Order: sequence, then structure tokens, then C-alpha cells
Amino acid sequence: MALIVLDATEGLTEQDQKVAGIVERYAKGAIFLLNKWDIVQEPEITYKRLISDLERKMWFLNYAPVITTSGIEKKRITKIFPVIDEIISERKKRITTAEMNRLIRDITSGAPLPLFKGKQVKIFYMTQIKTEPPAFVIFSNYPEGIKGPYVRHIEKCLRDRFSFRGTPVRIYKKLKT
Ligand SMILES: Nc1nc2c(ncn2[C@@H]2O[C@H](COP(=O)(O)OP(=O)(O)OP(=O)(O)O)[C@@H](O)[C@H]2O)c(=O)[nH]1
Ligand SMILES: [Mg+2]
Repeated sequence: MALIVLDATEGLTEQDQKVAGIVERYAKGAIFLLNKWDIVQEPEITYKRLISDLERKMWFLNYAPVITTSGIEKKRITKIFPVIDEIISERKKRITTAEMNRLIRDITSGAPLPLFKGKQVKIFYMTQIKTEPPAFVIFSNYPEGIKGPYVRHIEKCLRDRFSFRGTPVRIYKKLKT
């Protein structure tokens, strides 16, 4: 689990982006702390700006909670602990194959699968293969036909329904004939 401490008075730096990238690559849970909040001018405007910067520069951790803190004044530090507990439990969560099938049915009816080499791509089912981090496999007749944007759409729908707040998930594709 990573607590990514950002200096709220400084904004997001390239170094912060690198650190966040490493956290995602190693599939660790993540919380952003906007620290030094005690000396932030115009907190409302600054908060909005930092949130939009996070969305733009740290889009790959868009599921990570954000907490404003002050290390010096020891403000809101205790708010971190229940969030850590929540992420630990999100990382251990298991979704049944029946629930996954309902999800896939809803996704494919809303966003039809493309053709691949003139053939209809099908998803037969999707199943969770592990936890910490949660990882899933999509079984398809043409795995290469399910491109990045469609996989990201599946991840978004997965999170809309099952949360997985604060944790990366992995989605793999496998051939099934
Ligand atoms: N006002 C305020 N100061 C803080 C807080 N947390 C840490 N500091 C102060 O910030 C200083 C260290 O932080 P930074 O200099 O940003 O540390 P750093 O980011 O590791 O180092 P730099 O790369 O030099 O920025 C110390 O003087 C701390 O007392 C906080 O919540 N509020
Ligand atoms: Mg600093």
C-alpha cells in the first residue's frame, strides 16, 4: 500500500508522476495525500485544481482516494486509517463468476463487440483469477479483437458496479474456442 504524499502548495511534479507510475506498475493500493493543507491559500479553488490535475496527470490511478492532510498540525491524519482498511478489503474482494457474467452481459448489450477480421468477437465469460490485486480473465473467440479502449470500458463498468476503490485491477484476455 502506498500513501503518495503530495505538496499541495507545489502542485503535481514530474517526480510525483513517476512515483505514482511505479505504484501502479507494482499494482499496489494507493491513496493521495494533499499535504501542507494548513498553508494552502483558497482551499476550495486549490482543491478543485489539484483534483483536475490528478485526473489529467495521474489518470492511471483515478480510483485512488484523495485526502487533504497537515503533517505539521496533525490534521485529518486519522482519516487515513479507515481508508487503508477499506482498500485492504477491496484488494481481497472476490466477485463470483455469476456476478461477472451479469456484468459482461450488461456491458456487451450496451457496447456491442466489434468485428475482427470480419468475424463477430464474442466474450464467453469473464472470471476473477486472483486477489491482491484483483485480476480477471476474459475468455473470447478473438482476444486480439478486444482492444485497449474496450478493456478500459470493461474496467470502468467493473468499478462502477464493484468499486475496487484504491486498488489497481488487472484484466487479461484468453482464447477460448
Ligand atoms: N506547513 C506545513 N509544513 C509541512 C507539513 N508537512 C511537512 N512540512 C514541512 O515541510 C518541510 C519538508 O517538506 P519538503 O521540503 O516538502 O520535503 P520534500 O518534499 O521531501 O523535500 P523537497 O524536495 O525539498 O521539497 C519541513 O520543514 C516540514 O516541517 C505540513 O503539513 N504543513
Ligand atoms: Mg517538497
